[in-house]
Amino acid sequence: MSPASRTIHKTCNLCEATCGLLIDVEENSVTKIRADKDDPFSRGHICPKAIALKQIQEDPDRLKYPVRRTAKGWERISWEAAFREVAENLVRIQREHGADAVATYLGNPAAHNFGMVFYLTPLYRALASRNRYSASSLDQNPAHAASLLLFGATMRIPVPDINRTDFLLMLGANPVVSNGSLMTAPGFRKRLAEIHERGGRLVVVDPRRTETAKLADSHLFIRPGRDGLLLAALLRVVFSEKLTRKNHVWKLIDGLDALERGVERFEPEAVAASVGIPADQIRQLARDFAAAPSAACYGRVGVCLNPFGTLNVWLICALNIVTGNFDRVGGAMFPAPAIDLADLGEQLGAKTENWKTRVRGAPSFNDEQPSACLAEEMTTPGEGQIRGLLTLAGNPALSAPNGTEIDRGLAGLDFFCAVDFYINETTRHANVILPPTWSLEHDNYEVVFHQFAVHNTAKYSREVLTPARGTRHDWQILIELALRIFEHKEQRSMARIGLRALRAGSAFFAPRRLLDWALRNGRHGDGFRPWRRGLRLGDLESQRKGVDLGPLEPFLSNADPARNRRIDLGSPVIAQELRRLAETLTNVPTGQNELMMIGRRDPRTNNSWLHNAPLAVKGPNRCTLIVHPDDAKRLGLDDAKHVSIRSRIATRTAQLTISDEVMPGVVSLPHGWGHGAEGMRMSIASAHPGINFNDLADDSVIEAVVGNAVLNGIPVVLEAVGPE
Ligand SMILES: Nc1nc2c(c(=O)[nH]1)N[C@H]1C(S)=C(S)[C@@H](COP(=O)(O)OP(=O)(O)OC[C@H]3O[C@@H](n4cnc5c(=O)[nH]c(N)nc54)[C@H](O)[C@@H]3O)O[C@H]1N2
Ligand SMILES: Nc1nc2c(c(=O)[nH]1)N[C@H]1C(S)=C(S)[C@@H](COP(=O)(O)OP(=O)(O)OC[C@H]3O[C@@H](n4cnc5c(=O)[nH]c(N)nc54)[C@H](O)[C@@H]3O)O[C@H]1N2
Ligand code: SF4
Ligand SMILES: [Mo]
Repeated sequence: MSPASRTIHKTCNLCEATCGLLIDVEENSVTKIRADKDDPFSRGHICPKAIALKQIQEDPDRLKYPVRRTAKGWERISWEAAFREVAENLVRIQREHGADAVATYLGNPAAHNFGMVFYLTPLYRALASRNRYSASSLDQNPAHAASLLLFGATMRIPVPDINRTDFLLMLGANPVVSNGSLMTAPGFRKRLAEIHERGGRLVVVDPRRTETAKLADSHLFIRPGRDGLLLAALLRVVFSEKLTRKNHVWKLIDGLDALERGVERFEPEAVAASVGIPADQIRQLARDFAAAPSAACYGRVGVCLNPFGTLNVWLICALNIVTGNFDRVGGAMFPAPAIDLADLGEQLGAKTENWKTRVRGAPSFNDEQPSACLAEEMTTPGEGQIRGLLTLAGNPALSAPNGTEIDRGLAGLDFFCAVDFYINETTRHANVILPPTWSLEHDNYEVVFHQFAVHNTAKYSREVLTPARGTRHDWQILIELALRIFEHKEQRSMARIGLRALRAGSAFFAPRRLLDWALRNGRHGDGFRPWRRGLRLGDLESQRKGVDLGPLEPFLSNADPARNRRIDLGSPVIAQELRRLAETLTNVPTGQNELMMIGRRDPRTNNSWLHNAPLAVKGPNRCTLIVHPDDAKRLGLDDAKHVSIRSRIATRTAQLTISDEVMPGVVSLPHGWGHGAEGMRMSIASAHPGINFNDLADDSVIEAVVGNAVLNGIPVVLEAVGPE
């Protein structure tokens, strides 16, 4: 290696698996990316997407400097002009139409960026708008809601202890492809092989025989949206056959009787037709789960983007609890991260306020409105209409339901600023785009995903490449925006003073310092006591492969009163949802012109934004509709290459794949496609457009408790399309 060559330890921030990588650098460019076998968490796992870190870095379409949209196209402007224009316009709109007239939308990549996580609050404070949206209401909000109802904190989410379990029951998740979600677990395949070596089992419940289902010991097809019925029936069997098992958690439980009564009517025989699984198989599954030496039930996107999302996640937790599999080794457990966001929220006195959305009266949750309401809040005139927008690492035009209406809303805004480095389906409508540096150009600590990890570790990785002159990190953009908005509003506050100091070069509030503070203040930290040994940022910097903090441990047995909160299984919210669930018992398939469309992920994609990386589009078209052979035959699609898909709100045409990997009556289409809109600047993605799943997804249907979007189980009608 030449003197300019070096190898740097990095955590991949593309998905929740947070793999440890070794990146070789020559001068200021990446020559090689490989797995770090010594990373105590990912143990040498890597996936094909890791190479995208380099491809995005070198992507000529990636913006490095601010741009403004003009009649003649995009024009480069200075940071100073950009910040001025954004602050002036957003504050002007708020002065004219009230604070809520400017909305924010926060996308998924923000969660992988600790600088963004830390500096959102001052920006939100500066804007003081209740119109906050994020990808969370297109994703995991039901899990936060279930945790709030059961454990008193949105971030206190149990994860399956897959490293030690004897029985994993998985609903609506495909970790072989997704690499795990709300279960940070790189290398699921290997972990599954270890379950098998221990003599354990995996049962997958999914309307598609997924890559994960193919490796499972058994796979049960389920009709989309029916997991609540299945889970209630499993609980019913556990109660009626007296399969409950007590552990130390038992003394904290209230409302067990109410739960037992609540699930009474969901006998396996009563749910079987609606769920699509024979009653004897449901009964057997309950018995096997309860009899296993240890077991964990886990569900993800398939059970969350669903009309009963919160109920589903809650019932999953309840099943773990009543079978004695909660807070125990091999069951569902709380991780003990170095920075515990649930503890931190409590220490900082985080309070949320709940209200209803303006147009539809949908519930807000966690200080955010459901993203399924974003379109109508932009397009419905009246007081409080969204006229200004700030997107932060988000692409709602492809990610949120009713893409056509979102697009119309974006196009009609008075002013729109995007913090993003691509001109994509969403940001093409922006007036100003503020592009941040790319992942390889800044440091990383996965503050969110350590929270959900199946083994406790901590890892800080520094930047791999030196950012180009005059570029800015996300966190720097966020604080400058917050500061400018405070200044324009002539508002004085502690936050403004802190931001000023930070801008003036004070390292005191820099993300690294905040990270160090949070680490030292955390469970594994030194608590700022010089005589105590404990984790500090310095330790993480010197142990570049990461620090092993040990396996998951029971949490509730602790004497600490915060860990002895009561767990209420008789929640009135859940009782109401169970009554609503009972109404679906009679929803049994009849004639079958209508099919239910579900989503799918591909190993080389990442939601909507990786398709400009060559690796993501290599090979055959992935954006195809999978239809079961029986349905294809019945609908005369046997020889069709393309098929038109009609939902209640739109019709689109997709390439057809016929396969029995989906259950009859179900079709599958991936989300995140639908590129090539006029004015976007993503040449590779635009050459491989596909169609937008969410143009077909009905934004009028939402989950009842937190208003989560329903992006699975979309009723559709198919028709063959001639060869043009
Ligand atoms: N039909 C259907 N729809 C779905 C889903 C589904 O399963 N089916 N899944 C849902 C889920 S789980 C999610 S999480 C959402 C995702 O929804 P979004 O977060 O809205 O969408 P992404 O595709 O992740 O787009 C991320 C955006 O951030 C930009 N970006 C990437 N990295 C950075 C960065 O470091 N800084 C900044 N500032 N910008 C960055 C990208 O260019 C892109 O514009 O989609 C949801 N939508
Ligand atoms: N390669 C890749 N990896 C990713 C992403 C990506 O886009 N590509 N996105 C990342 C993000 S943001 C997230 S949130 C995670 C998601 O991680 P996962 O949830 O593990 O991934 P999905 O593929 O969405 O899995 C959802 C499964 O639910 C099934 N399903 C649909 N409807 C139902 C239903 O009603 N009931 C049941 N039981 N199952 C149903 C689908 O067939 C699918 O197999 O993945 C992350 N990782
Ligand atoms: S599994 Fe996720 S974190 Fe690991 S290399 Fe692939 S994209 Fe990166
Ligand atoms: Mo997600």
